[in-house]
Amino acid sequence: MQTAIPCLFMRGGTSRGPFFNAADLPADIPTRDKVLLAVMGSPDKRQIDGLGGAHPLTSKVGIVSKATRPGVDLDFLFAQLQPDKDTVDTTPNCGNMLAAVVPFALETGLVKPQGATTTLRVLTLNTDMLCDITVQTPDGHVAYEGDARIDGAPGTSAPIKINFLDTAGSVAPGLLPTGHVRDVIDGIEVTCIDNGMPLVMFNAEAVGRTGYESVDQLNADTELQARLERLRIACGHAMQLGDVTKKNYPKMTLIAAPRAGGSIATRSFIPHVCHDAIGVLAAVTVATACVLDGSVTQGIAVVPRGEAKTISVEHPTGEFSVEIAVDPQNPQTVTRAALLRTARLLMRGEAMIPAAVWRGQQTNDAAQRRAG
Ligand code: NQM
Repeated sequence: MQTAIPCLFMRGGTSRGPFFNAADLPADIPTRDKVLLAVMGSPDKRQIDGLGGAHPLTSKVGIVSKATRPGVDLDFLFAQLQPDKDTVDTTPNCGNMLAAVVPFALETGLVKPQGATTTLRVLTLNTDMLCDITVQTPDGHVAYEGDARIDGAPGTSAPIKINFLDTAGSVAPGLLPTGHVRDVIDGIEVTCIDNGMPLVMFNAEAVGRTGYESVDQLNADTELQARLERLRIACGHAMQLGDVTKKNYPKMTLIAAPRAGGSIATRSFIPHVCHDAIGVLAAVTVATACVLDGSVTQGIAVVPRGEAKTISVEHPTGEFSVEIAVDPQNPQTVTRAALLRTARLLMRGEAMIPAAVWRGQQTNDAAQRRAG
């Protein structure tokens, strides 16, 4: 007998993966991680025995529960798996999977719709990050169809607005964890920054590239990848992240002048594969660097004037707009970051776990939900 765990399979932004109610997973973390590896079919390059899509962006899991902290509606724990590794990393954030959290909670009855739109406060447990998420709920149901377009996902969908409340220093100690807005590390001028995602940003020319290469070119460029990994490990120490050899961060971000009317061009390694677009919090962090005096974006980025601005981050499949507001008294402090995502429920059902991995007791809750 396999153990059946209720599961919704969802796209969140430009990522995709199974979502679970935390109460349906083993409470013990090593057992939970074994279960998640079995769900996704990792480690295996093709993830043939699981639901993973053989890429880091489709090797993600969302775990949702009702919040315990006053003033917060939902808790979200994100788990990053890898196709060919046996790791379950819950240290970094994922702003893409985050976009599917409120739809999941509404679909599974964890929360009730509020009217034509529903706004809930979500705590991402990975880094203790708060945000307000607004989804369309006409007629008491989540709307997935609409006119909102995000580059990196086909077609259009109903908009999901995410308003981040506190992102600085998500995993690293502070926005600028080296203490400087710009450093020279391993011979390269870099900005090491974390406004939701730890990033190392540098001019693509500093590593002999243009920053406009295709994802396929960059994923085939083993010489560049070796150079980036050496730099990443050195920057990990400088950012007080310790030995990052086995960690999914910092992400390495090549930058160049915009060439499609945006603010800056990017190629983002997450951290060993080049992203087809850019992560949500990676885009927030790039946008933040664009408004910091002295960062490596200076002389490259085209930044609008004013306290509130929209920074358009160009990436391999389009652009990602981030609304950024800075403190007028201290323009080096970002007070708000907001952006648009979409999500879609792709499938509902049960993830089946081999008995050799976990002989789960179905909770009464799960059994009742299955019974309808
Ligand atoms: O930066 C990819 C993604 C992400 C993470 C990654 C993300 C974020 O595109 O908030 O969304 O950086 O591994 O899903």
